[in-house]
Amino acid sequence: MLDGNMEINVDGLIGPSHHFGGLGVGNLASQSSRLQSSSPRAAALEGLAKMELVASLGVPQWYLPPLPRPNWGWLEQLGFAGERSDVLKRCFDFSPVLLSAAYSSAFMWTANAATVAPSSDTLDGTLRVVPANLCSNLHRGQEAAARGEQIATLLAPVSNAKVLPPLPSVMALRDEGAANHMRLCNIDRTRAVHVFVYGADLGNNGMRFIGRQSEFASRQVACALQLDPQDCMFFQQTATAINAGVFHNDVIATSHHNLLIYHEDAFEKSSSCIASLQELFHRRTGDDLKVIQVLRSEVSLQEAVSAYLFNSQLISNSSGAMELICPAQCRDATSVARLIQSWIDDASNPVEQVHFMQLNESMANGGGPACLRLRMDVTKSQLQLLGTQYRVDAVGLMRLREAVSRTYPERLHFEDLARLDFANHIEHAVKELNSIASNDSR
Ligand code: SUG
Repeated sequence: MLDGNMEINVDGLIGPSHHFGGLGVGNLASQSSRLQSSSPRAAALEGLAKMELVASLGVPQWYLPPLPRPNWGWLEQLGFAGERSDVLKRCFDFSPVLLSAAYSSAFMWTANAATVAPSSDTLDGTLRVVPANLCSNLHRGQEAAARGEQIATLLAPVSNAKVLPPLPSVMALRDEGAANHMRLCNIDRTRAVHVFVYGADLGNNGMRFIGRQSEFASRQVACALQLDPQDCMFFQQTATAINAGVFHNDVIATSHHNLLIYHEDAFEKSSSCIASLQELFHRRTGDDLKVIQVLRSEVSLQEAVSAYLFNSQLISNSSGAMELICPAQCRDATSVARLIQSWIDDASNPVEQVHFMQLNESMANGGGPACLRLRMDVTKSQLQLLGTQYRVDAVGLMRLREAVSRTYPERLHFEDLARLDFANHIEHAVKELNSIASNDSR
């Protein structure tokens, strides 16, 4: 007998070396912020404020601490060995891009960390996680193994959870995790349909940027998750969307529960895909899928990409009502703000409340509210088993805020990355933030 699922959120704590390297493939915000100075402290505090809001609305919230940076082992693999001050200098002189990648805080966007299927959905009844290999970006491939280990630590007390290896790191299997996956489900969240979204290869259909998720990867992730093939659908992103800066599906579509919101330009063969999805959803769950299609006459692709409407985080509050956590940029974009207000005013629309969050540092790198969190559906008994040391509650938040305010750089200029004292500062801050969970005796 299934005991019902509930959604938990796992956010990546933004790291002390958060900066603007211009490294995100097909990511217009990342490219236009390139080499500007950043504020790691403000970035992390913004991320914590979002976690606090989500937890206060009734969604159990966890965090993953930052990964060690600079990644000395990765630099060594690239041929930069020896005295650390010399390594930094040589790498910076040889290729600032490589040094930026070695310092990357892109692990903060945990929507890219993995794809998850709850135990209710898998053929062997285990909660399954496939960490994403992230191999289409120079700076992100290094996250895969370390994030996989952190997720495994988080889920270690849950005996029927399996964290699998990422898919092999080759371009044909490039995988960017939950940002390209939507799980639509019935009211108690135990019957679901999975939609995997992929992009085309460079050179196909006049692509300006490579689709960061391959179809091959989407299909293999579904297979590794042991989902019933009959519960899965595979949608292709349009070249128009990818060329306009839609580097992940969560930049142009979002879902929660039995609600799907997507832009008219999101998918190839959109009408037939959505019709088949509605039919499958009904057959699988007995419920009707609620679909909101946003027309380009309401919000253009360009506005969708700059305000990040679709990267808003949809959650159910403790009374079960849906709330939308939007980037503050959605309030400033007239057409987007008008559309959101029309949803709130419409009694038949399940979204009842909106919150505008300032996440400017993450947004300037192409990461909105939904990018910063990985959703997992767990049963009530699995929830009881999860450890509390990474739980975001009042005590945890106070400790994290204190450590971030004390140890994170207030400002980071790109040239700082080449200095040994700066690298030491970052390493120290990462250690401090990691020690909070390990020293937690609650
Ligand atoms: O992979 N930006 C990230 C943003 C990821 C957003 N995630 C989701 N949409 N789910 C990326 O492009 C920029 C890093 C830099 O330029 O320094 C970056 O990696």
